[in-house]
Amino acid sequence: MSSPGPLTLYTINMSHYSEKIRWLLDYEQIPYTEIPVTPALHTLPMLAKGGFKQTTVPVIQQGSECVQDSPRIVDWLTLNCGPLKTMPEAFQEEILSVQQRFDAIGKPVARYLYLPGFAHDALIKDIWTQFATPAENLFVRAFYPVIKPVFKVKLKINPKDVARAEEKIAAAIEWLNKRLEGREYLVGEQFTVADITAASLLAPLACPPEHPIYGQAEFREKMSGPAQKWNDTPALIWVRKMYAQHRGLVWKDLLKAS
Ligand SMILES: N[C@@H](CCC(=O)N[C@@H](CS)C(=O)NCC(=O)O)C(=O)O
Repeated sequence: MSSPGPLTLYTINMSHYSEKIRWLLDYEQIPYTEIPVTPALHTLPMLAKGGFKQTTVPVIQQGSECVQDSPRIVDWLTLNCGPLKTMPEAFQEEILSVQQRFDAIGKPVARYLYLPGFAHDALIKDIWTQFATPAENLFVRAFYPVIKPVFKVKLKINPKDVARAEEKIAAAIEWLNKRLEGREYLVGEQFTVADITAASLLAPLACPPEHPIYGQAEFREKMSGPAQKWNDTPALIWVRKMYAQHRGLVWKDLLKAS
């Protein structure tokens, strides 16, 4: 690693973009400390750290340097922690193009999950407060009736936008079904950032058991229920295979500590 100092990764537990970077760091065995932030309370700290007029996670920090936005983090890791096994130089352009394709369906996937999910407030509150301090827990639960409608507007969780999201997801799954014909990995013959991106962004629909949230029966039933229609597609079967072969249990250390 050329830049000195430990890495910190800021995440939200349910965030699939966070899972993308967490998976990359785990797979590359790059040491880091994960700080799971609590939804709603993440906004100002991430806005300040990102310096990008965005409030999103993941954000990675080393010393005073912060990088927000998962493709930018991938670029930063390639430059500062490379060479990465998952970013072979000969395939870099193709990997980045597949990354872009699947990054683009992250929001539609979130929209698609929250529409049914918001009929189950108790589950959402439990997920949002999983890593909260006692004070954060009280705050989120007390202000949930205000946070929920704001969140719904911000993420466009309404029937019209969810219908569009469904079309985009269906197109991405169809593309992946075709891409996987006769091949194991999306680019070249090895596991790359392209596979990590596609598998992590689709993981909330595929519900791999290695993920402590997406793998729960309650999540599958109440949030990703409508996605079960794609359950047996080559695309989602492949996502579960990538988790089984290249991921292992997510948050082994974090869950031990909490
Ligand atoms: N383009 C960003 C998207 C990240 C994103 O949308 N993250 C969501 C969680 S999955 C988030 O932070 N939402 C809360 C917010 O926008 O404040 C990336 O690739 O990192």
